[in-house]
Amino acid sequence: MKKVILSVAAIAVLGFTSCKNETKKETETTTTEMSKDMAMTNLSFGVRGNCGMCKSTIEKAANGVEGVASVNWDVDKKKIDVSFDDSKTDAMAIHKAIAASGYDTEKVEGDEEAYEDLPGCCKYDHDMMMNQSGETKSDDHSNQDH
Ligand SMILES: [Cu+2]
Repeated sequence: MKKVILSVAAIAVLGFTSCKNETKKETETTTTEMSKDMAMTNLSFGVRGNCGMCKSTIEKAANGVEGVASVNWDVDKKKIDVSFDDSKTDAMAIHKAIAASGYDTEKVEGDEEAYEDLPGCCKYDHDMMMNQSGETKSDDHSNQDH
């Protein structure tokens, strides 16, 4: 599991080389492995995005929902893992929060104005596959200019 986290972090760092601004916000999101204390609901769903900056925007949006305990968006799988307290929020609220930040989820389309405000390297392809299983590797990073 540590390896996965490390490689996600490495990918995030790679992403930053093309997205120069906003490098700092990244750190808080890479360690999200403890969620046993309360009755947490674990949820995974697809979210489109390109790079490490997308990751921080998406995770920040999801973290902003009350009751969300941890989030981790996977840049390769285009998938987010969220654990949250379902007495405080629900899946749709999380979908909507992410969509409001400009990103498409499986259930809610990203807000267009927010999308327009994203840095160029984050303007992901709306036809991108998402929530891919671990085996199928997407060839992102290269051909997703819109
Ligand atoms: Cu991005």
